[in-house]
Amino acid sequence: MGAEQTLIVIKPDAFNRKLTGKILQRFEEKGFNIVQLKTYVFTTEKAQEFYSVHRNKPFFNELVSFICSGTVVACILDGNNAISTVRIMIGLTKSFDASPGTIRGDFGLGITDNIIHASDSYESFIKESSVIFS
Ligand code: 3AN
Repeated sequence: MGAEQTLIVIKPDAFNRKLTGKILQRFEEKGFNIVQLKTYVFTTEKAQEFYSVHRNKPFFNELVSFICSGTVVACILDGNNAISTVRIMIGLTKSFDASPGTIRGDFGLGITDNIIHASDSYESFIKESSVIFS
């Protein structure tokens, strides 16, 4: 596996709890490089675009409303096997099921408010990062 990039979004729950520094530190200590970083506030339109793969899910409106509810921190990380390694580091979607040692497992208990988003494929990375960084 060579170097690749992925996108993480630190969600409003984690930003409000001032967990941004701790979360970014984990990725830096693992060896990833931060190549882009910014605070960002989603509009409803941008959030609907960002989460468009979930538009038919029953939780879509809740998801859009939550991600628009406050400031997020978006970051593009670069390093070996970034997409799948970062997914392992964030843990399972339901924070209460996520293993200790993962970001969701250590910092959260929620599902919608599950601390952090990370792209799950190269296609998702391209699409999601273009919504925020274009
Ligand atoms: P992940 O973020 O682990 O990739 P996805 O892609 O299945 O999870 O879901 C995207 C987001 O939708 C999750 N981060 C979570 O905030 C929300 N979500 C997923 N499943 C549910 C659910 N059953 N109820 C409410 N929100 C959900």
